[in-house]
Amino acid sequence: MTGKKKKLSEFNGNYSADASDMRVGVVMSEWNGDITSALLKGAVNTMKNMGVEEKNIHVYHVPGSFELPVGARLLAENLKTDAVICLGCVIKGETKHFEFISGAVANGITKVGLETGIPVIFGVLTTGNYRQAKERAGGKRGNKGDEAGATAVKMIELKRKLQEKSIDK
Ligand code: DLZ
Repeated sequence: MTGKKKKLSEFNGNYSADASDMRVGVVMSEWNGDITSALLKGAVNTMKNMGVEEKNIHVYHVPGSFELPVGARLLAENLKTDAVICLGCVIKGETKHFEFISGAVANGITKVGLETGIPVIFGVLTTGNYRQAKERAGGKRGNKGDEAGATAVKMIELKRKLQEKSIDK
């Protein structure tokens, strides 16, 4: 570790895998909707820049971040998408339940990914206050939605590469 911050979302124009047939589900929380809408914009733009077609991006809403894992599972099972992105924003200053909600969401999202075998991406901001969330949703600290979009495409590519090499084929 050099301590140098690297942005996962930085798209350098050299993405070479064919993403045109990748199908991606997005579950977004309505809680802190102005922030999650900005995350969605970043995720969709990044995926399109990497070659994912807009018609292959399926967006659904859940009431709050706590519902993201179940929403992700429903999408993964019913839409058979190649990956699911979860977008949410939990702000510490606004809820006494911060630790419960953030922990439950992180664990739930991990579990859905492991149980379904479909990459489920953690695009959830967990910040101390609203300003920090704004800064990370298209502000001076980038956009976590961009990061989530790029991660989804890269994980689908990885899964495809390994399926190609699978000894069970
Ligand atoms: C209840 C609640 C609170 C207090 N804060 C947030 C938050 O900061 N971000 C968020 O996405 N959702 C919050 N929620 C809603 C819960 O995620 C959930 O929707 C409700 O508890 C109903 O299960």
